[in-house]
Order: sequence, then structure tokens, then C-alpha cells
Amino acid sequence: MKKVKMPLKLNNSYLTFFGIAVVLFWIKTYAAYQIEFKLGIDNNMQKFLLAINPISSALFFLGLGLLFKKRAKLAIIIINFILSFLLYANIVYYRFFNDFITMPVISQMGSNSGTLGDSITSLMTPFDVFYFTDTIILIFLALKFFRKITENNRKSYKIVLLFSITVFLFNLGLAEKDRPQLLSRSFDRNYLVKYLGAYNFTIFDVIQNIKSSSQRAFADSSDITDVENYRKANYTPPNSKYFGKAKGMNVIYVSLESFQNFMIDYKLNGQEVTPFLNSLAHDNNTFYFDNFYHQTGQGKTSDAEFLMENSLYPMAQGAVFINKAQNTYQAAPAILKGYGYSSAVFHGNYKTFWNRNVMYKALGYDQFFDAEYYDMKPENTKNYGMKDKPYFEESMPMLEKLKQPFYTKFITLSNHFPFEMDQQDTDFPAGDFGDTVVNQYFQSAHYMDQALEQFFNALKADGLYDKTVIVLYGDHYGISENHNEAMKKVLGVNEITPTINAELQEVPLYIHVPGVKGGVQHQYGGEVDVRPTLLHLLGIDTKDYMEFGSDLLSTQHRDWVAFRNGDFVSSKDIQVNDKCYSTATGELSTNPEECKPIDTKVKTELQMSDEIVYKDLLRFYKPSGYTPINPDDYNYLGPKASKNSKH
Ligand code: GP9
Ligand code: MN
Repeated sequence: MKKVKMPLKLNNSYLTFFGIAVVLFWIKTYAAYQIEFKLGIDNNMQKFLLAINPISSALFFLGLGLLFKKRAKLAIIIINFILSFLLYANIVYYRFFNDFITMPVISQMGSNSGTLGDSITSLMTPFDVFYFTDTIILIFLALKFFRKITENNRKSYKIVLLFSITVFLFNLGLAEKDRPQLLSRSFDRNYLVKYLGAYNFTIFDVIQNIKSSSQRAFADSSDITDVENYRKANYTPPNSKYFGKAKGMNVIYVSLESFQNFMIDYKLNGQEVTPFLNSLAHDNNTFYFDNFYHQTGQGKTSDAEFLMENSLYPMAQGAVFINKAQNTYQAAPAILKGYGYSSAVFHGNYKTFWNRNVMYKALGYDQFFDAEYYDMKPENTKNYGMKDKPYFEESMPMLEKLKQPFYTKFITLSNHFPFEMDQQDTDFPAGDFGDTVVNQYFQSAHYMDQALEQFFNALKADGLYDKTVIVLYGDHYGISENHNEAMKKVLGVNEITPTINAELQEVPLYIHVPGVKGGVQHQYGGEVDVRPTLLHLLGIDTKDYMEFGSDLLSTQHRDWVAFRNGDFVSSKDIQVNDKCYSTATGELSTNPEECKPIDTKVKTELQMSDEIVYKDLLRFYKPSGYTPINPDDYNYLGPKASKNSKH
């Protein structure tokens, strides 16, 4: 019988073989995205990016095979196999952990294997051969149709490389448009995979880790000495009036998303926006700090968490939750463990968001109630996750089950940019300032205020209120400088001056201690100061801990607050972009040297903190009486974990 001729001239070009490899690999990867990963695709742009993101890596990596003169086919097949293996490893890992493999995961495989170990095979199915079908097809084609192809023209590699870079930049451009600061804030592995693809994510992760570990590698135990001396010289002793007044009590932190202090007592058309938080600000039994500032950087919410629990500063660039989650920390949950406390975080978003599932282990959190514990049905969620009301409501039974005394953290979400509300959730009018974001801010803040009141009522009803220290704090600004036009109207000023802008970084801080008289506090403070304040209330002296905060209730509390960019505010001066202003008048200071003394302190303090964070220095230090925790002892496998592991 006469042989059927191939309709296409497949048999004479390496480029054709390469092209087939790219297309097959692209389809396979896209299928894997759809079948295996829950990436949360919200709009058409994300759908489009998900579809195109495997192309650049397919072109780039498989294209490396074209560098070979003789064995290009074999090289392409091997590269295809390695990439397929990487994808499959991620698939299997994801089936168990709902997360992607990162460098630290690989390096901890040895010590961690028990977590997955035996169950690996139970996570695989015969259908998984599908993820290698392109490799199999390529082998078949190589043997059958591309046997006698002529020598490879290596020049084609340059064109392919150029093409792959162009496609990548196009992809990245669109991704940054849909999700600004995707790479600089790099908040979530899911996001990176969704926008840039599983393979590009791996490259990104490798680069990040090399950067991080080289800083770490060059440090040794002598590096802690300077920091230790600085710390000893700057320790603020507790106030005997308050020390130990909350001894043995539970602790509840509530992060008030994007909530700024100008909102307290603000009236929109005569109506209070946040009546509940206003009433707390005027409650004699609650400390309310009205000169309190956020100190966050690009890590935003997560930076605020980091500051509050470690009393260290976040990173100047990037987020410590993402880039330094492998460090040793001596965080509040770990310290309190030594005093018999259990600990838990409640957050209505998925555990990988902001790498929390990794970071919370380093902080010593026993439990992490993430989205998997909540009913994430559409009417309960908006924007970044659970709406505050159902979130608090569903959290209560979980909170009540915790072993007491507990140390817990609640992260609200509803008051998050762009502050849009579902119609049925708001009974408060929007602002009328010619700026949708600003207008909506009043509605979402009002909703959050109602949710908080509901939470407080629930705590009172179940008796927890009387044995719990409650700390509420605005995590960072909500309205950025891009909205200054509208903010002028909101604040009734002609101009948002540099000092007004600095003052807009004020966030409210409340501390309620059962049985302790509070009241409005005017001392200047920042998020870094909360941990020593709280620990001293709990009767734990912080002098042996490597921290930078100064107890807000101490009679020796310092009166300045460092911003992450090196500027500061104090009762006397405000420094913005290295220019010195008077706090009282907001005018440029007549004496240019006026800010110098505090400026020097701020710069030194940030540098000392950076030493610890960038070089992971706490691994060389053990506070007396502190038992180090091991992050590997913690697991946040979710409510279905026991079911999964029985597979
Ligand atoms: C919530 C939070 C998101 O998980 O981390 O917000 P941001 O950091 O942008 O405030
Ligand atoms: Mn936030």
C-alpha cells in the first residue's frame, strides 16, 4: 500500500517541531490551570492573561533547545519533561496544601516531609498521565516524523528569544495594569500564577530567595551586638500604674482596614459616620490614642500586623510577610505561649493571601481560621473576601472554642479600596465630593462600624468582654494622595499641605482593659509601640526582647513616630521629604537644623531594625526565659484536613 504523505511539511524543520512543542505545552498548561488550581478569575482581562501567560515561558525554555546544533529535538523533549514535572509537582502539592511550591518549601522538604509524606501517592490519579501527554506526543513525533530533519539553524534561537521577551513584557504590562504593584508588592502566589503563569512564578520566587538568602548568609552572631546595645539604651520601662493590670486576660486585636483617624467624630451632612467607634473614643474606660500613626510600607495590612506583633519595622521595599517569612521571630503569640496562651488568627480570605500561612507559623500562631472556615457564598463576600458582618458572626463560635487565655487577631476587610458596597449592605448615604472612591469610603466605614458594634455585643453576651483586652487599630491610610482634590473638601481646607498629608497617616488606636480607667491619650505613637504597651499591661516586662517600640502608657514614652520612609512626626516637628515643619503651625521651620536630633534617632532606629530583619539576626538571640518556637510544628491544613489525609 502506498504511504500517505504528510499534508504539512513537518519533516524538514526543527522550528516546526519546536512550534508543535510550544502549542502542546501551552494547551496542557492552560488545561491544568482550569482543572487543578482555584485562581479566582474575576474579569475578562484575567481570563485573557491566564490564557496567554504560558506562552512566554514555553517559547523561552523550549527555545533553549534550539541552541543545540545536533540534538535539538532531544533537548526540547527533555526541557518539556522538566517543565511538565515542575507543573505536575505543583499540581500534587496544590491538591494538598492549596498553595504553590516555593524555594523555602523545597529546602524544608527534608524536615517537613512528614506533613505530606505517605499521602503523596494518594494525591495522584491515573488521569494525571495527561500532564505528560505532550512529552509522549513529542517523543512519538521525533521518532516517527522528524527522524531525518536537517541540521538545526541556531540563529532561530535569537528570534525566538526576542519573541518570548516581547510576549512576556506584553503580559507583564497588562498584568500590572489590572493589578498595580504586582511584582513590587507580590502579595499572593495565586495572583502571580494567575497573571504571570506557574513557570514565571517559579523564576520570580528563585530570584527573591537568592536575594534574601545572600543577605542572611553574610551575617553572623556578632552582628546582633550593636542592635542589642541600641535596644538596651532605648528601652522604655513600664508604668507601675498599669503594669500587670491585664495579667492573664485574653487578647483580641482587630485590624480596622484602611481606617483613618479623621473619620472619628466626622459628620457627613450632620450624620455621624462611625457612631460606635466615636462612642468608644469618648468612653472613659477605653484608652483612645488620637496622635497615633501607621508605619507601614508596601506590605500594608501585613506590615501593620508585623509591626504590632514584633515591634520591628517592616521592609523599606517589598513586604516582610513575603520576603522574610523564613526568618526567626520572637513575636507576641510565641512569647505568650510561654505564659500559657493559645493563639489564633481569623481572616476571611485564603491562607496563601500575603503568604500568611507561612508567616503565621514563624510568628507562632497555633491556629489560622482562613476562608476555608467561612461560608464564602457570594452574598457574604465582596472585594477581598468576607464582608465584616458575616465574618464576625461566623467567627464567634470558633473564638468561643479557643482555650483561654487566648491571643487572637481579627482582620476586617470591608473597608478596603475601592470601598464599594453591595446595595443591600448599606443604609448610609455616599459622600458628595466628586470622587467615587472617597464618596464610598463613608459607606464602607459605616458598615465596618456596625459590624464592630455587633462584634462587641456578641463578646458582651458571651461573657468574654469582661476578661479580654481589646485592641482596635487602623492598619494604614485608605485614601491616598491621588484623592487630594476630594480630601480638601472632606477636610474643609484649601490645600493638602505636606503636614496635613503627614497627619492623614493618623489611624485610631483603642485599648480596652476590663476594670482599667482609660480616656483620650494625646501622646505620639505608632504601631511599633503597641506590643510593649500590651505586654506591659499583661505583666510581661519587655526589656529582654529585641524590639523598637516604646510603651505608650509609660511616663517615659518617647514623643516621636518614625515613618518607614525615614520621615517622622513628633509633638514639636514634622519632617516630610527631609524638610522640617513645625507641628503647631504646619509652616516650614525657620531653623533648618530643628529636625536633626529626631531625624538622627529615626534613621538609626530604622537601620537597627533593618539589620534584624534583613540579616535574620534573631536566630542568634534568645531572650531570657523565652522558649523558641519551631515553625515546622504548626500546620494550617484547614477544616477538611482530616478528611483529605484519609484519601
Ligand atoms: C487583606 C489584606 C489586603 O488580606 O492584606 O489588603 P492591603 O494590604 O492592600 O490593605
Ligand atoms: Mn489593609
